[in-house]
Amino acid sequence: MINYLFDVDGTLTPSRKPMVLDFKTYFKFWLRTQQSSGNKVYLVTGSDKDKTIEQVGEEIWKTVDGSYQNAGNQLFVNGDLVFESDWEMPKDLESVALDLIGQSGWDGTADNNIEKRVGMVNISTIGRDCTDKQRADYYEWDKENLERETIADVINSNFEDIEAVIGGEISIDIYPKGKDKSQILGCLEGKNIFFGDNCYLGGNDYTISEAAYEKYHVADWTQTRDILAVIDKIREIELEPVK
Ligand code: M1P
Repeated sequence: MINYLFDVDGTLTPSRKPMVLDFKTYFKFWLRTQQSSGNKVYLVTGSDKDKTIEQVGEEIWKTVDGSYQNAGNQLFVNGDLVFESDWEMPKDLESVALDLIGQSGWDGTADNNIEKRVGMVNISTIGRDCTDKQRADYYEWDKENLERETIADVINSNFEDIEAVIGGEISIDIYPKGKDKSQILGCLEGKNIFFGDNCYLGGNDYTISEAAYEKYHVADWTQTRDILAVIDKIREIELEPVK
């Protein structure tokens, strides 16, 4: 049995946007085909339930075998909450995060610099309420200036029980050590195949992609779509009777 595990932002959808309609239709078909072959399909995102539903739609969210939200710190199956972490951001961590945000040249652009999620926290110097244009500008600027890498390093060297990693395009995901996306692998039986766009060292998909049986490090959702089409083709060939 194979477990297909998908990150959402940048892997199934453009960052923070809904799935593109054609791909959504195809993915629903692909998902049901895999399930009828005895395989399982899961979402494994850093995001919360509401944003995931907004992006992939309620049908996919409920049809997958499970949706791991907030880096595996909360699980929904068929729309029902199965478990969630009760971790909360320690006060000393929050005050260091606020200092680091205040020191950034991007502070003041938009609100929502510290987003407390279930079992984790997501911080961004630019602020999560930024416009799409500001998001794109920050992402390019950060590639040159490595602000998020520097902030993650400061947090990691000051808090031994905490892990800070680069989130999607504008933020840093923070959780207790080990409570990253890789924590879900211990709950699954079978071969785990992971699709993610942040599988590089220091990215929020790194640990799970390294621990999975196989990984696809995609540049964006179009690559995911193309890989799924190849997987389909291989399956068709395997099912064809040998002449
Ligand atoms: O809002 C959901 C996403 O938030 C972060 O990404 P970004 O920096 O692009 O906003 C990350 O936590 C990502 O994992 C998550 O899906």
